[in-house]
Amino acid sequence: MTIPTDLVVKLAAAKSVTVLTGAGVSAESGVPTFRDAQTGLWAKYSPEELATPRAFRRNPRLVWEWYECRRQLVAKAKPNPAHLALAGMEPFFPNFHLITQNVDGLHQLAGNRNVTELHGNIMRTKCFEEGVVVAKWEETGDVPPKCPRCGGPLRPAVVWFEEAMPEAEMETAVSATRNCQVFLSIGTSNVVYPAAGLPSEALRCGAVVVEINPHQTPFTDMATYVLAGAAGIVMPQLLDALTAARKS
Ligand code: BV8
Repeated sequence: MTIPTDLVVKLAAAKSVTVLTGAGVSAESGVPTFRDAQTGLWAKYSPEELATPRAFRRNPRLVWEWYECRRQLVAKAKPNPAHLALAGMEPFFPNFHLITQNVDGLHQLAGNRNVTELHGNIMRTKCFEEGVVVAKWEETGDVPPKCPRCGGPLRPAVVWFEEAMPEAEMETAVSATRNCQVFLSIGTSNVVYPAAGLPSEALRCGAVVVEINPHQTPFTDMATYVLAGAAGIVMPQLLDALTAARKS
């Protein structure tokens, strides 16, 4: 993949860079994307049918066990070259914001410090009734386990479809989107809102917007630059080009 020279010049000159990542960044760490086919017990469901309050009310055990299965995958996952390149990129800029739709915590594990989790974190658990995070609970064999405070069912501390977005995180994301010179949209299908609206908002506010994805998305035709490749390949190359440009 050849990184356009004029993109490298603009990135090297930027003071504020904002990144939006989706499941495609974690694909090379072995964490399935939402577009990947579901397997096993959940093969007949789409994530949109499982990741909702309605699905949890209807079948809490099925939804809890789907998340348990994903938690076990995430617990074994390691940051891949895309995560590591993004961690290496952060110190180059006075203002670097990494907004992620992913719930796997791999950006923080890779070393990024300014990370905003728009959709929560699968390794955190909260009470379905009270909405408060619960760090530990008695294993009574109940599936899902019960909240030690109110006895209600526990659930993953992620944002489900048709649930309101976390206000503080959304404010941070929108502000970082509106106040950057370069916006990188990496490994997202750009179909889930309001996150999917951020690349267009960055464009509207005058940023150079780069899409990094081996496939087309609804945003591809609007992007200033499209680097059509795997994040694990493209991101290390982008970091190398930035490093060389800053040295010259
Ligand atoms: C909201 C956490 C309003 C959970 C996720 C009716 C009522 C209310 C809202 C709606 C409604 N109808 C529609 C909506 C809006 C809805 C929405 O957008 N629905 C979609 C399906 C149309 N949005 C919401 O509901 C949001 N809330 O709008 O609130 C509101 C206000 C008040 C009161 C109530 C409501 C909440 C959305 C959050 C959902 N939670 N995740 C969990 O993880 O289980 S979303 C989940 O899917 C991800 O977090 C991500 O955000 C999203 C999309 O996934 P991507 O990350 O893009 O991954 P995907 O698999 O799709 O694509 C992977 C991409 O990577 C592909 O393009 C592929 O080509 C690429 N790729 C693959 N390999 C690589 C690669 N790229 C680079 N390198 C590689 N190697």
